[in-house]
Amino acid sequence: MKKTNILVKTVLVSTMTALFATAFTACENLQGSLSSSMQAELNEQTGTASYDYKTWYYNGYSGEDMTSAGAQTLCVNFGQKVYLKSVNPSGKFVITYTDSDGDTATKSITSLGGGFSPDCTSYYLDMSPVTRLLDGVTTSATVDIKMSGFYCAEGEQTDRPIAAFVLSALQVRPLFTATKFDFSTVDFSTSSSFEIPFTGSLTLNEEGSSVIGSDSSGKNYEFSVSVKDKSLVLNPKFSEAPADKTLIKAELKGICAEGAGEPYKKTMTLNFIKHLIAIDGLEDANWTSSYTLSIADESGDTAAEGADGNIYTTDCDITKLAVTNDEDNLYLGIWGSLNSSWSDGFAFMISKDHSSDIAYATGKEKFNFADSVTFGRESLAHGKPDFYMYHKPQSNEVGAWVESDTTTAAAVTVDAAANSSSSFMEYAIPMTELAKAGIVIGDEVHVAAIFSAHWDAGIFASDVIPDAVASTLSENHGSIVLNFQNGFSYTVK
Ligand SMILES: [Ca+2]
Ligand SMILES: [Ca+2]
Repeated sequence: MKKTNILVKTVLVSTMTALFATAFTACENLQGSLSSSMQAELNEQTGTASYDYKTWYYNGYSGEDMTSAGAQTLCVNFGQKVYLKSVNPSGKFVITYTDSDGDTATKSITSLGGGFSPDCTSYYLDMSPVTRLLDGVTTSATVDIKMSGFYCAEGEQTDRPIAAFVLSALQVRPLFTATKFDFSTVDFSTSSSFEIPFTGSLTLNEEGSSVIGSDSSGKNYEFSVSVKDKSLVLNPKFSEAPADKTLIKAELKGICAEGAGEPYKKTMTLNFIKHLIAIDGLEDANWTSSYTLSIADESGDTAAEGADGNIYTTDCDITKLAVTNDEDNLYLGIWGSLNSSWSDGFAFMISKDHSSDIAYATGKEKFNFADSVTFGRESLAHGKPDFYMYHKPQSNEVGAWVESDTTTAAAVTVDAAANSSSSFMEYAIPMTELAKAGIVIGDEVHVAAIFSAHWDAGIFASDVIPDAVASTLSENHGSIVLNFQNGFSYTVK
């Protein structure tokens, strides 16, 4: 009997296997014969995993240690309600990043986790396996993701498995540019706007539409919050400007970064200052506000080859110069690929009284760079701008003078700062010092900046802004003729 039973069972199993195989083959054939529109309809009914972005932004700034940060998620959208049969999806992250030794490293992590959106049409994939590698030295990564195990949870295709989610070369980047921002209280009112720039697009949920921050004395400041391009815009709900150097700690909430699942929260420090510009190497909003005038310079226009072929080149390329002032300082900002080495320096000149200065007005005086003292005041002994400043970023050496009469110059103290990528530098010149040169509110001045390379091959002018100031360059750019009448015009206000 036992044997018979086994035989019967075997026959039954074989028959059933054959039946399933036939059914499976028929189903496969049916799928294979579906028209593309029918397949699209089937996919729509079943749900398809998708992520529409090339980048995922984490809740940090470049250089922030994210190794123990809380869970942050990437939103995989299915377009239909879905479910998982096991607790977690199966699949893996393959992460490529630059490790702390500067070497390219690859890591494969097979544990995936996360949770469903409230309506179960999306899965919020926990990105901790990636963010744990971002230790402040490693600030970005490239990730391949494969994830499967999801089933359709509604409609005619309920319980049908959904094709694996596959994403290649996802860029992982910080969402924030900094955690401290300087805001000027010049002309402060409830209409004032203070912008916090982000690196990616975002929206705000209701929770994020206002923020209350407090200063060190516990005083509260409330702002309404909105999104403009890739920035959060804060409008004060109070009419009295915070005192100079008030630091407000504010928690930004409800930040829905493009492609992220759960919204982010981040604590920011808002530094309110009475000046238009803070000299800290960070670009203040006022560098592009209506308070500021600027002029562009061509990029790629550094020192063309001289006729004798004896030319030095650098990769320092100025692309913009900006000027503004408040009651205490006149500010200069400069942009470009401001790469310098050795004793390279930037010279800034402000001329007010150039019409009475024959040497400059006629363009006859040479500003000779072929001398080690040219960065100082000495080379300008004949025909002078009213203000002269040099800055050598490599040694952070700054010197400045104002022309107090036709023969003497007085050293003045200026404030200078460059950003970490040498693409921006800013300077403050006290109005009280400029007044010693007769430059006061209402005066029109002409401004010029020159990048001067200075190393063992020689000393030469490499890039000038505005171009028209340098009416003549010698063949190897070792000397230059300046005409301040062609300088950038700015009226002190
Ligand atoms: Ca600044
Ligand atoms: Ca240029």
